[in-house]
Amino acid sequence: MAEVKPIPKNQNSPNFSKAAVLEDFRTALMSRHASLVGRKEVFMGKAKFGIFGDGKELAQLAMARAFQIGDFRSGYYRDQTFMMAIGELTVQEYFAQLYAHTNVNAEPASAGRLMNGHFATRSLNEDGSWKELTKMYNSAADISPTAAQMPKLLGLAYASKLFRGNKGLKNFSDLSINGNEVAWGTIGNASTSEGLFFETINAAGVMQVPMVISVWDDAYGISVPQEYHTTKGSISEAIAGFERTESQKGFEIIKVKGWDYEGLMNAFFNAGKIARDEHVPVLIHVVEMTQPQGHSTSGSHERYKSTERLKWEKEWDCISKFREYILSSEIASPETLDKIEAEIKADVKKQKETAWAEFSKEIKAELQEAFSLIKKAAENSTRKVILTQMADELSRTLNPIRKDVISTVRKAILTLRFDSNESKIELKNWYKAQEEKNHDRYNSHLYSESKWGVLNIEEVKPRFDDKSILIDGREILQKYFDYTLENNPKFFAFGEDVGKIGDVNQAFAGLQAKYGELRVSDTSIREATIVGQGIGTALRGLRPVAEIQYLDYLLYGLQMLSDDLACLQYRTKGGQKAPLIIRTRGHRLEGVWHSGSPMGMILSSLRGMVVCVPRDMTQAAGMYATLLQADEPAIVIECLNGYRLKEKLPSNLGEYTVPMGRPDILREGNDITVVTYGSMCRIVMEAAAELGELGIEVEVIDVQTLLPFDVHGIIGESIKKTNRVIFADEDVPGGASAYMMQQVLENQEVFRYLDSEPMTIASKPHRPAYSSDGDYFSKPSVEDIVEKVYKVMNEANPKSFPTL
Ligand SMILES: Cc1ncc(C[n+]2csc(CCOP(=O)(O)OP(=O)(O)O)c2C)c(N)n1
Ligand SMILES: [Mg+2]
Repeated sequence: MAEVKPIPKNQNSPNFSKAAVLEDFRTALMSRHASLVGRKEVFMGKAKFGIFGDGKELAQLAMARAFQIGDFRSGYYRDQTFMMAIGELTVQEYFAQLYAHTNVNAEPASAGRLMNGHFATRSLNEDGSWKELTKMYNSAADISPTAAQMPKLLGLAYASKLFRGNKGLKNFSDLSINGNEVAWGTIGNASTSEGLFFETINAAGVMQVPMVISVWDDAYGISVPQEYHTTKGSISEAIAGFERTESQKGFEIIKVKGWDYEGLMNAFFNAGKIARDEHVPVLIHVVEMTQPQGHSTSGSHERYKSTERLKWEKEWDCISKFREYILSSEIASPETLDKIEAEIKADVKKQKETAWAEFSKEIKAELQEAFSLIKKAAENSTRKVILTQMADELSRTLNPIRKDVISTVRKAILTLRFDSNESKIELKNWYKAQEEKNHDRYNSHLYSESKWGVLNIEEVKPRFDDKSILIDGREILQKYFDYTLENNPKFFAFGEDVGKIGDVNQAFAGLQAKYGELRVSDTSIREATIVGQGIGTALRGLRPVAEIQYLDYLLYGLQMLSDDLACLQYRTKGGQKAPLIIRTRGHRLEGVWHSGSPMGMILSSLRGMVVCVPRDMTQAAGMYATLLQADEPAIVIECLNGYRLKEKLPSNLGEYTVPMGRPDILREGNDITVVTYGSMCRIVMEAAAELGELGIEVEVIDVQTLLPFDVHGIIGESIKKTNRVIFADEDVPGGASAYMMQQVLENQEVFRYLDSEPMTIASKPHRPAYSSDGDYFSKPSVEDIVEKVYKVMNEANPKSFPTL
């Protein structure tokens, strides 16, 4: 990683010194040449795809000058110049990412997991602990969906507001210095059409957070010109109503040209100052930007830009204009600038070559080893000719990739199936060792690998005694949150109706009055940015609980959870974490949008998150306690119909934990195992009681968490005893019930213990109809379960259990 460039704090004006301007000129050229060379590398077949930051250099230099230590960026794939200017991206690292170099030291942003142009700094030490974020430049980890960098930007900015306003956070100087940090966002002009952009703008205007959003406006979104994107053809004009006035809070809006060095420096300097000092959001609309090489390596812009436009772009290229500016201000002579350019060009070439050499070195070594081992195995094999041919073909591969090596080795092992000798074993052992290395390269860090992973959190059992009273489920949660607000200054909660009334089911009742508006807060109705607010604040070391009012409305926020949060640790290979907890409620209540249980959807889209499905509020409180000790993102789905049911109050509320990935056996039985979770636990228990009267002893298991899933094989052990199993839930058929079945049958090797066909029970495939009758005819009922279990027993033993 390049050395951090010291930018003096408390400047009163932008730095127009000769040295600073020439340094900027060098960075601009370095970035531009990297773009030009990058495109060629793709066309030479050395990289798969390229998207570059050419045409956007000057504005990013200005942003870098205003960006201070401790600040955060959340931007998109054009920001290479900015990353280079703050010293967080070398040209060599830039090319390492283009080639997909899996070594984290060579490519610190994503260890080769993301295509080029996806930037990130590493907030975590190798053991997963936080670095001192206030002593470094920070960039949140980029993602590809356009505008999806916006929601977390809101959270990154909101964290400063919390650090400034919340007294309990004053001592965390490694995370913030009095909330002085600004969150800087960047977005393309066309991407401002996305709802995520507008939702973020509105929320930032309402909340008055220190955020500077820059729109890089090059008048195109791939081939589509501006007139199709934005009302009035200008985002700053379209959102003029958000602008602050003498009497009303809002945004500061600044418009500036992308080739105007002085204008840009002033604009970004002022924006930074306003955001930092006043905690007012700023939008900078940077117009007249260009794309010298078109959108990406996927096509050429000559296909859709007019000759006039192409001519204009050449003429108004920001680096040409910068050069003119330097010459007319007599900062340097043409000869000096030419000399700088020649030096930069040579340096870019050298760094590119080093990146390629480093990247290919590892693979070439692997290829050589594989080649020798296959050759050796061939010598002793009856299939010598074909194996020799394989090895020779491998050695002739031009620009080999790892897949070439590994797929040849696997084919060779298959070819050697009738052989048994030392050299075959050697080849197999080599392959096994590579498998481990490749797992680390391509598959690690989906979940936390630190000591704070959920599976490492110690279990503390809840304590009950004779004096334990029965109270409403929602009161258990309320007492738990009260305890946690008191004891954990980093913990705070927010969402629709969470503040003043303490959420629609009153689990936070009275807690805003007790702990203040920054600990328990209302938000407007905006699920995507509620999630973003959570991600951004968690990225800055806080412990948010973001509430989605009903599980059915999670869909608005699901994209952010899937695209950003769930894959964060994976896509940075453990470089960043955001241990956000989503709190929501679902399953049974009323009708199409208040009784959803789309668990299959959640399980498929949120790998990388912990998915908790507590059966009651005592379990829920224990799960929150576990999660707050861990460093993983999670979703907790409380039972919508459980808040008014009576539960026993544990005496160690706030301290007891519920282990993740460990099912609870709710009722023991020898005849059949029924696996379920959430609201269905009560229904299955009722059915089990009825079945008991029919002489069928059901073992009822609550999985408790769907991700992780039964890590100790408790369900498998039960099946070994009962030899029959049904997986029951209230998702659609083939949803989470099918997932549970797959997890148990494939991972716990119980198939041979089964005496009956394994079954699932689920809801009807449509959404549930309204009212109690709608629920009865849409969701699994006690009778449905009794009948299905009975049918399994009838098939097994029709004498004892005659056909109904
Ligand atoms: C949600 C989503 N839709 C579509 C795409 C494909 N895509 C990638 S870049 C792009 C155009 C973006 O244009 P703009 O925001 O103006 O940024 P520019 O590339 O011009 O800097 C599109 C449509 C995407 N990445 N994400
Ligand atoms: Mg554009």
